[in-house]
Amino acid sequence: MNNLLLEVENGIAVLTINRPKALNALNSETLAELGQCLAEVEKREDVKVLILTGSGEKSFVAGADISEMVNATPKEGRAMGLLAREAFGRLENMPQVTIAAVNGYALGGGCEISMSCDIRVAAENAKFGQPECGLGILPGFGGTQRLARLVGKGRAKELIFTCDMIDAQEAYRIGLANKMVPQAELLDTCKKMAGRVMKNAPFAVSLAKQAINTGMDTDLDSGLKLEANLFGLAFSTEDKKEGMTAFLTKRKEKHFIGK
Ligand code: DAK
Repeated sequence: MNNLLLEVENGIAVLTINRPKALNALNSETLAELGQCLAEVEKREDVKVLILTGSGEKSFVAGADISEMVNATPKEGRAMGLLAREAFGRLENMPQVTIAAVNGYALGGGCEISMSCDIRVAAENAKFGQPECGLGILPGFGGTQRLARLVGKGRAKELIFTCDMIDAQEAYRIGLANKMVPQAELLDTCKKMAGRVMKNAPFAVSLAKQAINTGMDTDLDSGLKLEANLFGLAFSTEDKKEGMTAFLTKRKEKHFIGK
């Protein structure tokens, strides 16, 4: 991989987009590598949580690579879109929990990739924005859909139509960022959050993720039916026996096996 770094330790994968000279902008090669890397990670049973971040202290991801897009033909644009769809789709729906550690600029495709993660933790220097309309395009990696779902239609329209950049505090205020922390504490905060997730039954967590993701894109009744089905599935697991037995016997230690 030329543009990504992957480290796995104690159940946590830290995936770093590593193109610091271009503020970690996403070119086609990086998007293709992301798709391939996530396809590998989602199969790994030793990975329970994935943290996605950018290299350096200035930028998470400064968007799609404008130098690659400037002369791209519609055919090339479409190819890039397909690569992104594969990568972002995997990120959004992989069974593991994903946390974006937003360590600086999260603009355009950078904001969009953070929104494909389950949770966003922002460093105090983080800046979010969708500057596409200023480039003569519109958000195309899911921004019009995911931003509106996260912060509401009115705020999403304001951000997309004005191309305003907002700081971490504002992103936290409107619910785009789950948390805001000093940059020096960013990875540690994400790892501690991952640790709290990993104390729980991993299969149950992945079912809950599926219920939320699918349910948010459907009507309430269908979402509740889906929840009931997945709830039933959880009752077939060893982990359900383990979690409930530990409670009833007042045992603190739980040994979840992921099935
Ligand atoms: N692409 C390419 N290079 C970039 C870049 C980007 N997005 N962002 C920064 N760089 C490069 C700069 O060109 C510069 O390179 P050198 O000149 O040193 O060679 C280097 O990174 C440092 O950047 P600056 O010198 O500009 O640094 P500053 O601190 O002055 O400014 C900044 C930082 C983040 C405010 C500024 O770099 C900036 O505004 N960057 C562009 C942000 C942006 O507009 N991003 C959105 C891109 S549009 C698609 C769907 C979706 C999309 C594309 C296709 N399809 C379905 C096909 C998504 C589009 C987008 O994301």
